[in-house]
Amino acid sequence: MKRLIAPFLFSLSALALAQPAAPVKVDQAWLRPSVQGQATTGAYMTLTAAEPLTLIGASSPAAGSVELHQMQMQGDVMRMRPVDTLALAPNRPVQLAPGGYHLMLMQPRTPFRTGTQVPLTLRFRDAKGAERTLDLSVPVAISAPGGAAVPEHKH
Ligand SMILES: [Cu+2]
Repeated sequence: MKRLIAPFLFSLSALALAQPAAPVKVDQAWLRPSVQGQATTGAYMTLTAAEPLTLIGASSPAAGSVELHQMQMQGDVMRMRPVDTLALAPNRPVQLAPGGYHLMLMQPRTPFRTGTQVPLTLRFRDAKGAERTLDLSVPVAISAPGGAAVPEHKH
């Protein structure tokens, strides 16, 4: 019996230790393709949280780092700045889109080709201060799913 019980107990404790996935619905995710040597490219999506959450970061094995950015008009000029966090109120969709908030993949390890998928992990903090993550596979495309192509923004 011991041989059967031990693996069972192990799997139970592994389950108990596993982080619950962040309760966020992700719609219309896409990542702009990049060419060889391109330093950055943007990822866009709509996030709808089921409970109060704050997006605190992101990472991808396919990029050197991932930053949260915001594009804003300053006078006549569109400027981009890194932002540390993005608060998500329950059931209020927040759009990451060209011209607004976006995730910037820095130093792609290889060019992102249209039609492929890139793994992206989002990190959130919940109302209790606990960290929750969400693993995504984001399609590389020249436009939002079902949308028109959007001109690339320059940094
Ligand atoms: Cu950016």
